Amino acid sequence: MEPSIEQIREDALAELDAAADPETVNALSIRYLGRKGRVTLFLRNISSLPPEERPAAGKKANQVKKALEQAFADAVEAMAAAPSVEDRIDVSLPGRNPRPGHVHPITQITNRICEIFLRLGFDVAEGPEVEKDWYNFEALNFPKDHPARDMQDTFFVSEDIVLRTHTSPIQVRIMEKQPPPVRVVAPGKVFRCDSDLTHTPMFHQVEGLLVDDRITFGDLKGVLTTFVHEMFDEKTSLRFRPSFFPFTEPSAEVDILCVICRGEGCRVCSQTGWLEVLGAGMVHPAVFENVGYDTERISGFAFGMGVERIAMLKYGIDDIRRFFDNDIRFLGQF
Ligand code: 2NL
Repeated sequence: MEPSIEQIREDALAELDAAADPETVNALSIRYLGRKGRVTLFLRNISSLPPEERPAAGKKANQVKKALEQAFADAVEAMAAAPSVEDRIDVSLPGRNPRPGHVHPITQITNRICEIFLRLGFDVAEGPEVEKDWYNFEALNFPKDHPARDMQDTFFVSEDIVLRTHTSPIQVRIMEKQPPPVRVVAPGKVFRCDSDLTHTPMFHQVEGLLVDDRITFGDLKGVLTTFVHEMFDEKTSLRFRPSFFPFTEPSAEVDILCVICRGEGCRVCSQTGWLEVLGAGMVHPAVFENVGYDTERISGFAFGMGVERIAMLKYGIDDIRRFFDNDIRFLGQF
């Protein structure tokens, strides 16, 4: 059956809708309204219809012809009025280069710390940021009523699940899985319910653990001294002060000579000449028992440091929040 005049009209308007330039519209006009166009042929065929149908069909076809003529003319006019690509875009302007991204300063310092320990024979290990109470507290000899286990200090997911408050759980998981010797550093994000000039609720830590026969506090001092000399310089001396952690005995706070004033006393070191940068100690026997190690045969040391603190001292930054404001005018400097 021949297509109806309505069908021809619909086809024409659909094609016109898709046309993007005057040339296409002109070609359409020829295919519908030209000498052998679909509308023209339809009009010519009206004479073969039964006489009583001819007037209505002729009237309808002429209406469609007029409507299409108007639609094609309107389309060409609208296209002529629209500005060309050349008018809208200055193609002679130099192109805009994409800004290359780079590694976040905290990641750079984390990588540098790990690299120093890799050269000393340590492996690098990671672990989950959402931890069981066992790995974050219980296995590390935290008493049930320790203040760090309070809602005020720790983000709880449920009674038994926390956002890890340090990266020690990574090392507990390793000791559970493999016998000594263990030499590992554990970098990663940690979370504590705390926020001011020197604390953000998320920050970064690198912890280290070495377990083997006859490991002593002297080994700990040697490793940390080498680390500080590599991270800062050989003139940066260390000071070990007695301290307390539930998971080490004995424990120490490790200070370095102030990298700003070199011991003279300044604002950064609160006039003491020293900066606290590490916590460390000999692994508590209770921790070894919790992971099934024989405390009669092995010993070990562990330490932990805050990456933001090291980065702030290395780069002379006084507000920890700059690292996480995501302002590329700041981050782009490193
Ligand atoms: C600090 C103190 C420290 C540890 C972390 C540790 C891990 C295991 C066993 C025993 Cl699996 N200890 N880690 C030990 C002493 C101190 O971190 O001030 N961190 C920022």
